[in-house]
Amino acid sequence: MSLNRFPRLQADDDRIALIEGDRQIAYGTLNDEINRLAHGLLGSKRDLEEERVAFFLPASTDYVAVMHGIWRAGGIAVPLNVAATTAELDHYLGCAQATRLIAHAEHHAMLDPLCADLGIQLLQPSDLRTSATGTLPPIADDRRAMMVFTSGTTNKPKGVVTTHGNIRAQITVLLDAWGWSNRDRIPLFLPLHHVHGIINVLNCALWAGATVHLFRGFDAPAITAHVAAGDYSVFMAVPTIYVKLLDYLDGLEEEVGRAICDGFAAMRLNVSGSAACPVPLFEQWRARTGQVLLERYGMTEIGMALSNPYHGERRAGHVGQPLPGIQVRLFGEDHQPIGEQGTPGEIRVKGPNVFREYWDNERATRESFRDGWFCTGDMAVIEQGYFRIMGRTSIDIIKSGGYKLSALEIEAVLLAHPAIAEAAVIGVEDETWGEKVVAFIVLRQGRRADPDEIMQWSAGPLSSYKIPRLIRIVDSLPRNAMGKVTKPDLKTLFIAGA
Ligand code: MLC
Ligand code: AMP
Repeated sequence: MSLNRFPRLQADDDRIALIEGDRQIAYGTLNDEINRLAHGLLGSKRDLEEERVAFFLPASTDYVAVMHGIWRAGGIAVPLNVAATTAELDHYLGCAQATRLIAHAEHHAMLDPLCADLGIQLLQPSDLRTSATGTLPPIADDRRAMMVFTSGTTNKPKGVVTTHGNIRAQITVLLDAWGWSNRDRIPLFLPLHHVHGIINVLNCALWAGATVHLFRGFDAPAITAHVAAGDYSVFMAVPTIYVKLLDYLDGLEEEVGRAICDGFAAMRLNVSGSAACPVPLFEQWRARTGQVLLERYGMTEIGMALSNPYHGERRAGHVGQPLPGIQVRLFGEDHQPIGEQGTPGEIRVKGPNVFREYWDNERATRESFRDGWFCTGDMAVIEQGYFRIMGRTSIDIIKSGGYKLSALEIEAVLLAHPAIAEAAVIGVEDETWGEKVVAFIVLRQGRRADPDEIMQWSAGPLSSYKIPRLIRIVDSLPRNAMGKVTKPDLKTLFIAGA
């Protein structure tokens, strides 16, 4: 069964699929909307044949109808970051070779010049809502379904392409492992251009027939009011959000805070992932709400691979074991599998969940696989049967608030500033964000610029979460004999300076 048939997305089903503001959208209505969108996209075609249809839509019924409409019509869904800058969108759209972009009217003025430049047709969801009915194309499991952009060790984000079969595998493994049912209710406040929000929350819930409460972002007062009212059974977030929730609770009157904690306590599951959940955070959440966070490990290219058990011991600081049907092994620097527990190695993954390719980038695809295993670039160790993540093989990848950022992408942008001669970006530990972005900068001779001005300037080309939170202007950068910047030295320099 491909993604054009989620088991619960059926005509005349009146259970609630989505809550958007004051509106409740039943599965039957959503199914109708999806079909209309699919036919609108198809027009006179019988199959979109993997046309890349991009969409720039906030968490909304339109977002869901467009994503599923593209799937049913045989296209590749390209969800875009609604907080992206024009320069970033230009890269995503160009790289994906998108032919159509769907966005609400209020964003057309901003997107129009870009689309004109790239020869992309700009549409609104309402332009595509036809009343047409008829047959939709049969879609084989190995057809490409989605492209999500991910940062990495190159200076431009790559498009990760997953097939209908990949996405189905990523969803169904979690349905069983985490006990999803159609009685579940979950808030969705994570961004919808990454797998945490797209797969783990939105599409797992829709596959299960559960109800998704849509938010346009993380709004602690609004979300916790619903938690206190007992409106949710499952909660999924990145560690930064649990930190922010604890801070928020600290500022509330005792009775209000207690009602929220009781709301969390009554849920059947709280999940943390996308970045390491520090042990003190795990303990604080348990002490405050009674919930033992279920920490899991995943990646855009693979969905989820490791998870603490739903039933059984959830161990702080660990990400559990491989999910059923997914092979996870640690490999040494010699590329041999590590046999012994307690020896660190790189996590490599095989299974139906593993993506098909980086779009239009055969070399990157080839280099990320070895003997059929996808090489994650994350290091781990197995301790008494539980995987523990130890860090990454590349210092150029930063995780801030659950977002994966490329130091090289940020450096390339900084180097375009007229006063900057050299730039080196690192991630440094931070209690709230996990890591925060710090830039070391050497100015051109005779040029002046201060950190605040550079940060403000960076907001032009970079999404706000990529902007360095701290900029240090230095006379020179530490380099090795080959002339390469030694980033571990920069980290030491930063810690010494702090
Ligand atoms: C926001 N800010 C950040 C940031 N997010 N700074 C660093 N890192 C981040 N991640 C900054 C803004 O620029 C702004 O700065 C200030 O914080 C407030 O912005 P905000 O938008 O109001 O913040 P908030 O809504 O609280 O956002 C924080 C957040 C968000 C944690 C909710 O970052 C988020 O949604 N993160 C989740 C990302 C995610 O889904 N990752 C999954 C990837 S998939 P200023 O200076 O303007 O005030 C994956 C695989 C897997 O990893 O395993 O799941
Ligand atoms: P992304 O490429 O945005 O999908 O981010 C995937 C990366 O997030 C992984 O390669 C890990 O580095 C990190 N990650 C995800 N879950 C965890 C976790 N539970 N603990 C530590 N790191 C994690």
